Amino acid sequence: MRAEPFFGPDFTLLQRQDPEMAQILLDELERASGGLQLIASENFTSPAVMAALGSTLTNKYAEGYPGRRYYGGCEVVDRAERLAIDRARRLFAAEHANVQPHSGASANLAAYAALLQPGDTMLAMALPHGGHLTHGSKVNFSGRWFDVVSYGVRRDTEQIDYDEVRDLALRNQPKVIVCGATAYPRLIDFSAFRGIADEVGAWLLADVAHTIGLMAGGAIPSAVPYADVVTFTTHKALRGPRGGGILCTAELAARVDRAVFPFVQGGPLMHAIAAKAVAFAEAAAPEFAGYTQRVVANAKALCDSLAAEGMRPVSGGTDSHLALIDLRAIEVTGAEAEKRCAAAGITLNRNAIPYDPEPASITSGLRVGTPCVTTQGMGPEQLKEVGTLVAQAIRYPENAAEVQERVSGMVAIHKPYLSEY
Ligand code: DSN
Repeated sequence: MRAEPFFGPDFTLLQRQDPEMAQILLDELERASGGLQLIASENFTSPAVMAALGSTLTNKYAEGYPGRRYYGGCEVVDRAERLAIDRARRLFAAEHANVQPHSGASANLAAYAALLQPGDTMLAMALPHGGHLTHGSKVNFSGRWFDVVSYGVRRDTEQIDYDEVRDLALRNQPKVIVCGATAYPRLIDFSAFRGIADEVGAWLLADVAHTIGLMAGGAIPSAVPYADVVTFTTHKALRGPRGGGILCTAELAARVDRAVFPFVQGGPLMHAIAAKAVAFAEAAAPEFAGYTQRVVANAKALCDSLAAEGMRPVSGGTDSHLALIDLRAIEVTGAEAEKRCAAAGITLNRNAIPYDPEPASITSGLRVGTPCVTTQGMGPEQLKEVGTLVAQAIRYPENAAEVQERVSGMVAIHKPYLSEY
């Protein structure tokens, strides 16, 4: 067990003082390192990010912004936040960055607060077609507070229909158009969205929580040149701490900052902001570009392998870090497949596919992603094997122990946490 690099030098102190919680942390380490982690929105942060997270900056109240705080003693944390802002702006070539949002959902809440009033119309991708709860789902604040018009994917191509988006925009005159998704394997045409937004005089908000890391490494085109506001998370392919952020034009900077604080958040999490700064620096290193290209190549290899096993990739493939798999041909639901994979040491999530006949709690699909296994050093050859293991776990649940043994063999030689990459 390689505990030290992940919990820092004081882990033994926690073990002495609170063995019950220390054991939970060790158990999670064992769970994560003992199996294959294919959740598309997860990753393994570096020890340097962990060190910043587990630092004294967690102690400091710093409501406000650098140089404009409502507490004394902020001169040191100001340096951390300025560094994070500068690094984010440089990494993404953005005019303005706000690094305080606690999560992607908080970033979206603040972005809407900056651009919309309750009752205003927004146009966004429907959750069952790959969008996100905060893109206007009825069970979320966004669906309650705004007049939401949803677009989806075409039945035949399972890809965004830009003509439909344009028609809906012309008919409904939204104040904000949201693009970005959580279960859409294809590239999003930000230039097309920009054109539609301009045609109807709407703000364009790109929620690139899933793909910001790939954009940072240059593996896919960036949304920043096209969108007025870009919201993102730092813990997915970007490989930073759990958290969110917002990039925007200089024109919207003050509105976005006021929307984050004091409108939707209070004190920023300064330890998380420090860790975000570390992650931005890591993502600016030349090696990170190679990492993001490998993430995409691995997702294609996994997708091809699953397709060869009779598990159909929605939209026919992937251009990103994730694949969405339609299980109907093998007559297993997403919920059952998720359970069977878990029994074999493979962690992934069930996911609605477009036009899914099953309810969201069951689904007909699976979502798989490659940020974690790529951080572990796996390449396309291994991902081909991973696809075979997933297929076997789903098709032959009676052989779960045998599959799990092969999974253990793979992860034993591909360590989940790296001190360098
Ligand atoms: N929960 C994230 C995901 O798994 O895609 C999105 O918020």
